[in-house]
Amino acid sequence: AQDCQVDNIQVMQNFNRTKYAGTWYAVAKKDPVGLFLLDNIVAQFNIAEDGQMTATAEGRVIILQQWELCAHMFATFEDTYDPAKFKMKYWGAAANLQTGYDDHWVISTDYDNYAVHYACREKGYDGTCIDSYSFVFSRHPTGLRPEDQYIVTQKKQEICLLGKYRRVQHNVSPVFCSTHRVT
Ligand code: AZE
Repeated sequence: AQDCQVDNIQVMQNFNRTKYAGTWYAVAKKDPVGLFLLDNIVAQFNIAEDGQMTATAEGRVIILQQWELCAHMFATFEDTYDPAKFKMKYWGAAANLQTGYDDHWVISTDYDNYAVHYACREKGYDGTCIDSYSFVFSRHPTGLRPEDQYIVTQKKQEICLLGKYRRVQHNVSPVFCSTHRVT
């Protein structure tokens, strides 16, 4: 059982950002309030020589109710007291895309196959999250390996989001963003 207090959420122990670097495919997501990435979401994390983490992300979005495009996003991460908890500053390559400053918590990862990410945008008076988003990432665009599903389900439950995810589609050959990239 868990109390769903944001401050009590357990994150990845001894998080190693170097092993986390590289390409991750979103295979499931829980949406926040408002505009969000729809599908074909691929993130690429990079660690600079000084240890600074940055990322790029792509995904299909629909803006202004009708314009479908591939959002190309950039992010820089600020460290906190916990090595698995970051503050993420992000912005779009196109000026009309979103900018923001969100939490970026790594809840669990084995670095080679799966990762569970969490961000709470707004905490309520009772300490639970009232506007969160979360990604389940895989190193494989085809999805999670069956052997990773149990731990991912367990982690979804621990962050009080079990049953709130949708699968993220990756259009095969070619993926949406390789044909609809806007720079
Ligand atoms: C994330 C991985 C690390 C880099 C970034 C991520 C989040 C991106 C968004 C983008 C939203 C874009 C919208 C455009 C109209 C966590 C996937 C930047 C939240 C809504």
